Amino acid sequence: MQRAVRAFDGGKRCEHGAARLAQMPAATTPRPGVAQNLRDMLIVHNPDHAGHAGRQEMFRGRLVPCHEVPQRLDHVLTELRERGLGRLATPADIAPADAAFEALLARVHTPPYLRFLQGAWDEWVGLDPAHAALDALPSVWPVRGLRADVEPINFAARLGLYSFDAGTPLTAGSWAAAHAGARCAVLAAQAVAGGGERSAFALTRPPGHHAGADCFGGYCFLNNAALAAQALRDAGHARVAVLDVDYHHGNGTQSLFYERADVFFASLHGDPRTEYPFFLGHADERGAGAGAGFNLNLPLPRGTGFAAWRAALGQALEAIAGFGAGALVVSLGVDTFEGDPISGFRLASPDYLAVGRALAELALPTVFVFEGGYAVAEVGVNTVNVLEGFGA
Ligand code: SP5
Ligand code: ZN
Repeated sequence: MQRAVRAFDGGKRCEHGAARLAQMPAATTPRPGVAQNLRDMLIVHNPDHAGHAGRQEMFRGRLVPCHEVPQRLDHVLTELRERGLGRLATPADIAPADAAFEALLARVHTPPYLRFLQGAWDEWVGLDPAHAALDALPSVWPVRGLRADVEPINFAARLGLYSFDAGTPLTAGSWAAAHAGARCAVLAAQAVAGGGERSAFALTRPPGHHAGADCFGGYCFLNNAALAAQALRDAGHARVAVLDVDYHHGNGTQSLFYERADVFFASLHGDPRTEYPFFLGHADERGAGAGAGFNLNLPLPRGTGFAAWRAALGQALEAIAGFGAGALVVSLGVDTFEGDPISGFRLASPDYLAVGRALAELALPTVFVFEGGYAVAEVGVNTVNVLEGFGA
């Protein structure tokens, strides 16, 4: 597939909130060999993200304040603005909501799961108006030996059927935020697939890589990275790679593509024997059926620093190049940071510039999708360092 690159044009950058993609100058004539500058990177951000604001998650017998807070995304936007980087657009700036997006959503996730998520908040408040002031948090699950094939009527039971942890509160604006966020990812992918953009960043929350076909968990509801990968496939890229650099294994993304040969999944993450999500992400998970050989897990021990992490990244990049990927999705979590409150790697802020440079060496059309990162004040610097390293 022809890769279109565009020359840097500082005039195309818009101020936050004022971006109107339709009003932007048309793409300049591709000039092969001239790399598009980050200053020009399309940032599709989610104006509805703050409606998803969980109060508490379960931790060691207590409800503790949520780590995945709206301020995370605001810090990234602020950092982009301060460095004068990125061309900001919201989904509404790019395209009206359409049936094709809903159809894509229903191919990645199951229709019963989507129906449940969409109606869950109203059901929750319908049980008792006082619930409007509380988060819905699951507490019962159909584990081994119990039946997951019969959808219960009871709301708490269905909340458990469609989830896998008690750390992912569902709130009044969760569905709207997740839905708009998924659109950010798909629109970013389509902008890159069309050749108009060398790269784009879907800046959204809630994150997505833990969400499976029919389950939420790990602060995730809809799998934004998987949707982006599928959108790239649908746009004609025969082979797409997803590289997950979040601290936690992307169990949802792995599961969605585990038996497919057209989407390669590679992940660097904390060893699941000690780190969340615990029940997937081991090195011996290499894909199954037609997907055998197209899944690469590189678990690393808690405490891993940049040198060892960077070596593993090199291994993943080599595998992706060997796979012959025509496009790349990066699940970009920065909870690998040494100051992250819930994670255990030791990357320092300047290391993220090197991460971006390493990703750029693949020279692939690239869609970045925002995932984790909970050292809230540093999330902006670390995330934008990756983008700057990629574009510089
Ligand atoms: C997208 C993503 O990064 N999801 C991560 C989900 C992790 N959930 C479990 C975390 C448990 C951490 N509790 C630590 C409390 C420290 N006071
Ligand atoms: Zn994470």
